[in-house]
Amino acid sequence: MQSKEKKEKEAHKFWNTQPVPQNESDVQEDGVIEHKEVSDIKQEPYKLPSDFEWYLVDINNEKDRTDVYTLLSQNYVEDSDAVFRFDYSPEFLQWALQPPGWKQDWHLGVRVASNKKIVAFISGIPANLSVHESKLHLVEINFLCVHKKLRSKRLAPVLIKEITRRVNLTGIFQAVYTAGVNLPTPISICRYFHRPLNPKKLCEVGFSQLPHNTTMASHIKKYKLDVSFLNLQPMQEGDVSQVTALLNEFLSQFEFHQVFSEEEVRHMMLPIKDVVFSYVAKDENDNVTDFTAFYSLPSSIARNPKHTHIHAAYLFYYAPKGLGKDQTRSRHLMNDTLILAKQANFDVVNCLGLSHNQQFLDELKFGKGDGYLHYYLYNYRCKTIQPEQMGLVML
Ligand code: NHW
Repeated sequence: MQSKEKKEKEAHKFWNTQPVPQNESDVQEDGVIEHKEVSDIKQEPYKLPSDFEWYLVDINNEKDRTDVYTLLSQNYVEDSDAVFRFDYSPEFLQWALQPPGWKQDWHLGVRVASNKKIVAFISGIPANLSVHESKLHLVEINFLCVHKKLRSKRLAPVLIKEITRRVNLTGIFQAVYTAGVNLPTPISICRYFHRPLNPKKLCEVGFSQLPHNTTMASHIKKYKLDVSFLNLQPMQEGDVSQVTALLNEFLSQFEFHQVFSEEEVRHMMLPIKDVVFSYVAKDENDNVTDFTAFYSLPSSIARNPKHTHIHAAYLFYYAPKGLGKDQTRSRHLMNDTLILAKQANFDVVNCLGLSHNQQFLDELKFGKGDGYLHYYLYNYRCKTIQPEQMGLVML
């Protein structure tokens, strides 16, 4: 074996053992990697180091919800300087973890046996994806977290193997997940973009820098939003079926996308205060013509005398009239989305450079971020998806 290849193999002691492509040349065509039956799956949980125990979180129980919230708010994803850390709210977690078909068995915690403190977590929710024309019923894995004091002890692989076992026992053998880090082997890599709404605060907290030769006044002016184009109104229960049809039609243009049932749209898209914000435009016959949604994901800020959080809205799903063929309409829809996020007091709108987002990023003054999000499939080979063919947005 060549020494470079050997190094790479050693570099991923866990992922080398998993049914994922080990590199891009491993993917000649799409398809399942390892065929398994429920009867092949062991019944007993994987062993944890002594002192620790598995714990199924009851996300509807306030104490459990607060415990998971506390773990994540103190230990979840940070930027490379450890200044900004995702601060998903307890209400957000309650919503995100319970779409139709959710299972408590897939809200998996690890506790210290002696004091019952939750020190690690991983979750799965069911979803249907369309991948290059194939339909996959799988799980979306998210919120993998190990307490900072327990890092680098190979606990993450145990969590991943145990959730895999629990998912496999229900007859599901594929998963999708995203991460900032590069693992074997991304199916797509999408860049983050940021659209300042409160440019002064973003400079004060070090999220952005005032460009050279620019005054703060002109910087603020640059990001002003005034004209709105569509009469967007909060989405309501009565819009669910039309939004489902419109959104699925829009998404079906992409090689890789989620397929939503009405029940899933009802759960994931109807507005929830301070969690998910969604709006529709309607024509004179009261038919939904456009849809847009964003979710609230603040980041806490370490060591700042003035601000504790950046209030970030993340662009979730949208579907413009004309399904993006009319680029002006897409830009108008997104312009109005920015105005609504500003009205809701967000400091910034974040999104990825996927699906049709290139249609509006420059014109609406989104800036390129430093971060990239890698998309992965577990136990399924999939030829590379270009960002503009990616139609899956995860929380
Ligand atoms: S990405 C967010 C992940 N969470 C964070 O970044 C929070 C802060 N970091 C931590 O809590 C969204 C820890 O650093 C974590 C690793 C827990 C990340 N995905 O225990 P060890 C998600 O939640 C590999 C996958 O010593 P640690 C998606 C790493 O490459 N693997 O590390 C989650 C190494 O393996 P290798 C990751 O730092 C998807 C091994 O972990 C990873 O104490 C999960 C080291 O383990 C990541 N983000 O804990 C996969 N980060 O082979 C689901 C590191 O390289 C798969 N690693 O030696 C599908 C399962 C379901 C299938 C069903 C059919």
